[in-house]
Amino acid sequence: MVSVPTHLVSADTEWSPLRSVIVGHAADSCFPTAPPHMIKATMPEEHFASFRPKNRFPASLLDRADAEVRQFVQILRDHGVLVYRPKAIDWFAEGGYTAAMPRDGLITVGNTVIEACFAWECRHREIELGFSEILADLEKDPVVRVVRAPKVERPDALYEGIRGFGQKDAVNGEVNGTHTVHSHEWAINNARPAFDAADFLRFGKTIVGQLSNVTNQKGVDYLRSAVPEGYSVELLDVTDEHAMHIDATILPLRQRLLIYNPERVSKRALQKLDLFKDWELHAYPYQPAPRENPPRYMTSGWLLMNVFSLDEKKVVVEAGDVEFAEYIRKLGMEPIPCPFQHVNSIGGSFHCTTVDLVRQGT
Ligand code: DAV
Repeated sequence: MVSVPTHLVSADTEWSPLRSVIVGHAADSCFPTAPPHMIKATMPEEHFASFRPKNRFPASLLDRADAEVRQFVQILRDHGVLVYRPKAIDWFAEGGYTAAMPRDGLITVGNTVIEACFAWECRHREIELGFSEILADLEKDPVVRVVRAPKVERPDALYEGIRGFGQKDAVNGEVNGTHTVHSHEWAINNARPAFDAADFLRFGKTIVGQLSNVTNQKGVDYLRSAVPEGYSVELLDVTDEHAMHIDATILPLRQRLLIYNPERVSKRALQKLDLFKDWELHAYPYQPAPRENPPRYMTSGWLLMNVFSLDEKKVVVEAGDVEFAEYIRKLGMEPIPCPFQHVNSIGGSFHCTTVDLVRQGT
């Protein structure tokens, strides 16, 4: 039914017909840790205290999350997609976070896979531990290039001089709700390249990204030097001081159709990029509904935009996001519902939990 891909890695967009993909695992995930000023800059205030070392997510939550992931994987396989799964890792023993969010750690550009230079130290070994066997398999194709992140000698160098860094108070003490990060002052400096892959999206030969609390200018320059010849990286001006990952800010559904989060980016900022000159750009018109159970420990309700495209029509959406599904249906899309609220709880949705490896060229 589905043609065999020519190469093991080949993807230029977020929406072309999907042929193969990595899907993460939720099992044994722990709350990530980072300096208090970073947690305050990026995580929901009511959960600050959870981001402490060796704090496991509840086992029942992770079981449910993995059941949701299995259902998602089945949807992908039913559509003829080849699915790679990472190695099971005990993140408690390793002192890390998760194998559920590989989007943050890997980006495919053409035939190249690039590993993120994570800002967060607790994630530095995530790709090595969980995903290096997959990467080694992909490299068996001589066309495929895997660019591994350089080793970080002094993780804290990224925080030196940043307001709030080195203060003992924040995460476990009283948090009064005032964030230490002010507009245009991110939680990291520019001492070394830092970027999360999820701060970037692919639009053909152009990659669109943002500076954020985990991505600095050196990280952008590093990515520019790592992408294959002919690709460029452009930056979008976002208005979100809590920025961490662009995949709940803009959502390209197909060539020339994009939904954006009006709380984080303006149409004007989008139109500053030549790429979007002939695109339909729609501000998502509704407010995401609040949710207490399961808690969104790490994200906002805008995670509803973190969907995953099977092609220019079919897109996997969270089963409870009915209003969103109806909205994109009116735009000509065919939403495929899948329950994912327990995965959402630990930090992301369908886009976060995947790394698309092969999308059929247009
Ligand atoms: O809305 O909290 C989530 C993005 C996850 N990769 C948000 C951003």
